[in-house]
Amino acid sequence: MSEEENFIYGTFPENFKWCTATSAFQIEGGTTEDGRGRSIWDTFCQISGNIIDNSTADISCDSYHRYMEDVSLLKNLGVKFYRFSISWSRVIPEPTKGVKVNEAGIRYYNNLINSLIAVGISPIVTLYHFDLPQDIQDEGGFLNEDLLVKCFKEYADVCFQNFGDRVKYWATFNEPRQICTLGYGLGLMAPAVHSPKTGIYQAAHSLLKAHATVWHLYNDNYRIHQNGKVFIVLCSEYVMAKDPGNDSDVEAADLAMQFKLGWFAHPIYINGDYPSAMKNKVLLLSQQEGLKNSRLPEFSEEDKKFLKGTSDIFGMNVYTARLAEYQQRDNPPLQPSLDLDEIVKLSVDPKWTDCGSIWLYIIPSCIRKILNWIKREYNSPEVLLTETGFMDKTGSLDDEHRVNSFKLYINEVLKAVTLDECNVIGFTAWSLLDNFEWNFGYSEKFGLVNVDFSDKNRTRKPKKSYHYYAEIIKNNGFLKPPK
Ligand code: GBH
Repeated sequence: MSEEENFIYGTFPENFKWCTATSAFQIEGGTTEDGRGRSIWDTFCQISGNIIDNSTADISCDSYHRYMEDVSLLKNLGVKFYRFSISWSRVIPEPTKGVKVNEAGIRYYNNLINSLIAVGISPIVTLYHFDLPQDIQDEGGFLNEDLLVKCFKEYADVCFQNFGDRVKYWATFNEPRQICTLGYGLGLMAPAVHSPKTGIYQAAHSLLKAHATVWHLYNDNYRIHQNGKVFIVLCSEYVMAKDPGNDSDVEAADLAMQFKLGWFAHPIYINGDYPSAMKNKVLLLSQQEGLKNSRLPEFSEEDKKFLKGTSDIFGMNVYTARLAEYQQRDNPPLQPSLDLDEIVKLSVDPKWTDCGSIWLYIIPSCIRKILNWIKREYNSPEVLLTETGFMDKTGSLDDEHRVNSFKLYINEVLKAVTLDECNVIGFTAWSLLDNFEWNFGYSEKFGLVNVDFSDKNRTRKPKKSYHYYAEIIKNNGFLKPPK
């Protein structure tokens, strides 16, 4: 049966949170204005060859100056929530030199937050969406645990103090897995550290501690007055067995999920420690490499207590899926690769459509499946879907493929909520705007709204998908067409 035939009508629970999202580096521009410090992405963009079209985010959507246009687009879209991120470097330009707050940065985010609230939109604020201040990186970045934890805590404290009276949803890190694998493992994204055997795990270890430190900071000092929620935004492909009838593939898929999602979710939502399947596997591989200790760092008993339970909701970005089977490792021996110590070979079904992206295949059922996996594995937490989106290369206003993809993915969320009783509290469309798409520069567009990057006014034009999403929001789901 095709996805279309499976379509169900119905509405979401009352107060379901409809949201759209952006991130600071991807939309703000104004990278040298008003005392903003440098981030690792400013540095990364400077090196020729890193960004496909050799572009930078120096102006991008120019939201640093045009945020009121964004706010009015959000208002007309009908979302009651907007997820954006704060540029750490705008708020504290050089964190290693002490907490010297840049008032212009505070003013910018106050203006944005106040403008949102004035039109009935609640901010969901991500503290870290890939843009580490360069001076922290100069001293090791995520590989310098003490420094990262200290500076991230100081930064969060400034944000809670200045904005926490109005911001009730705080995400600490966006996509830790991507930060660690691409930033400190393969070195394909900023800060481009190539350390696939150890750096990758050390970065994750520091990140988890920094996250938990900030959750405790809020819990101890702010929660009683500000009454908000602090959480982390995880991401994973939904990995399923290549052949569902083959036990070995089923096991491989589960192991991959533990490495991708469990790596961060297990410590936070289960017991303060990495999944045992992951610990066993990395230890075994380390021993085979002649090492005495596992390359996966260990948490002390105290760390585990500190980490466990440090997310008030489960933030999840869902885009796509993969098929899993075990690799034959005997001959030749496996080298660490993108999926590193998983020993799992991932592939895609030739029938899946890829909309021109090297990683994003359109597989609507993946979102319902991953929601069910989260429900089973982590005891039915409240899940906030923090990103789902679709790219094309044209930015065309007539984006029928995006309309159709959102329709099918959101319908799978509806099934997860109404048929499977998954505890989903909201959905977020990535992204409000076409923007600076990291390594892909401006060559890939994810926006509900087209931005003309050749026009100095960065004119914004809603696409068909914007109007379609507005309709879903208005109806709170899918109404049966009249007979
Ligand atoms: C999201 O990550 C990001 O949070 C968001 O900032 C971004 O705009 C959005 O994706 C769209 O890309 O180049 O083959 O190594 C989604 C998950 C995982 C997608 C890593 C890109 C890298 C693919 N990401 N992946 S590759």
